[in-house]
Order: sequence, then structure tokens, then C-alpha cells
Amino acid sequence: MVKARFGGLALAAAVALTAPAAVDAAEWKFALEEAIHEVQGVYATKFKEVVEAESGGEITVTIYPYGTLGESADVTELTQAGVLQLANASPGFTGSIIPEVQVFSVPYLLPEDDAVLNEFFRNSELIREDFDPLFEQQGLAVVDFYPEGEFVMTTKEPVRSRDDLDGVKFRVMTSPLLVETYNAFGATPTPLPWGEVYSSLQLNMIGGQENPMFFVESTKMYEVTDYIVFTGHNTYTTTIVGNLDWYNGLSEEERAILDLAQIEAFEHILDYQKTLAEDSLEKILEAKPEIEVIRLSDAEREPFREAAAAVEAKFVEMAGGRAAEVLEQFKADVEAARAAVE
Ligand code: 6CS
Repeated sequence: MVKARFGGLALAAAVALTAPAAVDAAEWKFALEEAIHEVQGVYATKFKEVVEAESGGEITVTIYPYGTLGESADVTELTQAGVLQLANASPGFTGSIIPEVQVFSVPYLLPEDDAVLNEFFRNSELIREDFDPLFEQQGLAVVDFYPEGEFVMTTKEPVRSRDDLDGVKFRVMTSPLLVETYNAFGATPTPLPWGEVYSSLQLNMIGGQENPMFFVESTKMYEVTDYIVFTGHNTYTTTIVGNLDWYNGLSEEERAILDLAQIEAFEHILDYQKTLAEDSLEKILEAKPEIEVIRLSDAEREPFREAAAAVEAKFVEMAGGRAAEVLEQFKADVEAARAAVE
């Protein structure tokens, strides 16, 4: 099914303008893996605003922030079952049911430059078309993909090399390829749902975790770790999924409203994040001046990059028939984004 993506903005806007009369009253339930003031909440709030305005109030979007309905895997299941219409379902978790999406967990594949990164998410063929049938097999429609910031490691001991991660129980999200990544990085990977991370660090059951800076600040991860390590190895990616039957049953007008809300919320969330990581680090340093920030040099990053080659091979081995094709398209989309920006 061809979607009205970014090229379809004018069409979506034109249809949406005439929408209110043609839209039946409905509630779209949208669950998040984050709090309402965090990145997923800011996106969902914008999405809600556009849907409700464009439908003339006929469609209500009810947002369920993290903590109201369970962990990421729970809200994905509720969306598959049609209890929810929409949810954030990040590849770090959905990789367990859609192995190909774990391409987002291969280190050093996504570009570091923000303009290239944003262009990749905006127009990647893989994201905007090729993933559709893979999600559909799980009863899900792809509504959006967007980045949430560079991963940093936060640890209890300094990390400058893979040797420093030796014996460190390192929390990862529950996709199998993340276990391979942290094995290749020299650590002892420990997959956990989000709700167990703070207490596991506090009780010294784990010695590190990775997340974007805004989340380290908003969830106070810095209280239970003493080092912030910039490795440049990846960006946190999230996906918005819809229940497939619900999505396929939307009228043309409702689909136009959904597409418009997706496009506006996507651009809003990129804009919102422009200085978010820097501002969050400043807040962390104010709250805990003794925390140490380690930025790995290019030479220090090299062994991590070398380890990434093994993870890439593992991805192709683990992710089944279409993995090699997915990887190739991912790389082609990065190159296309680079060419479009330069
Ligand atoms: O690490 C995690 O599990 C969480 N990190 C982010 C940035 N969002 C939600 C997710 O559950």
C-alpha cells in the first residue's frame, strides 16, 4: 500500500481541510514507552493536537504515558490485539518479534550528523515502504519512525575501551541483537524491561546502561551511575505502530488526518530535539557536578567500530531471509540522505 508520505503533504492537507463533515466520532488510544514530558510524549501531544483540530473535534486522541499500561512489550501486544489503536514500539523491543528491525541496533550504521540523520528518517525507503509487510505480519501498520538522540553509556566505572567493559553487567533493551552488540563490546549484556533499570543500578545488580541524554536526565539515571560515556555508536530510534485492522479500516479522510498529524509531529519532534541533549547534559552537571563525562577519541572508538562488523554479520545470520536486503537498503538510504543534504 502506497502511503501519503512527505511528498503527499499538500494532498493530505487539502483532504484534511474538508475532513470534519466526513469523519465519524472516534477515540484513538495511543500508548507511550515514555512520560508525557519526554520525547515520545511531546510527539504524541502534537499528534493529538493536529488530529483533534483537523477532525473538528470528531476524533479524540487519548494518550497513555509510560506507567499506565505496562512495559513496551505489553503496549505492543495491546496494539496487536486492537485494544489500542497506536503505540510507540521501539526496535530495541520489537526486534524480538520483527527481527529485521534490529538493523537499527547495528552500531555505527546511522549517521552522526543531525541533518543527514533527519533526512534519513524523513525519506528512507526502508522505513517509509519496505518495513510495511514485515510489521503487517505481526498485525501492525508502520505509522512513523523517528530518532530520539545519540546513545550515551552511563556506568559506575570509567569506560575508554572494550577491556573496561569486561565483566560489566550492562543493561540492554530486550532485542536479541543488543545482546550481541554488548557481547562484541566486551560486556556481559543483561536484557531488562525499562521499569527494572533504576533499581538494578541502585542495587548494583548491573553496572551500566545506554540511553539518550534527555532520558538519562529525565529519569535521573545519573543518580545511580557516575560516568557518562560518548561512544558515537548509535542513535535511539522509535517506531509508531497502529493496529493493522484499525489502520486499514480508516476512511480516506481519516487517513489524510493521520498522515498530516504524523508529518507535523515528526517535524515538530526533530525541531524540539535541536538542543535537547546539550540542555539535558547541563541539567545533569548542575544536579551532580561530580559526574564524569568521557568522550572517546576517534582512536578510542576504533575498537568499538571493529566490533560492529561482527554485529552486522550476526544481524544477517539472525534476522532471516530478508536481512541482507534490509541491511543493503539501510546503507543505500543513508547514502541517499547524505547526498540530499550535501
Ligand atoms: O531504555 C529504555 O528502555 C527506554 N529508553 C527510551 C529513550 N525510551 C523508552 C524506553 O523504554
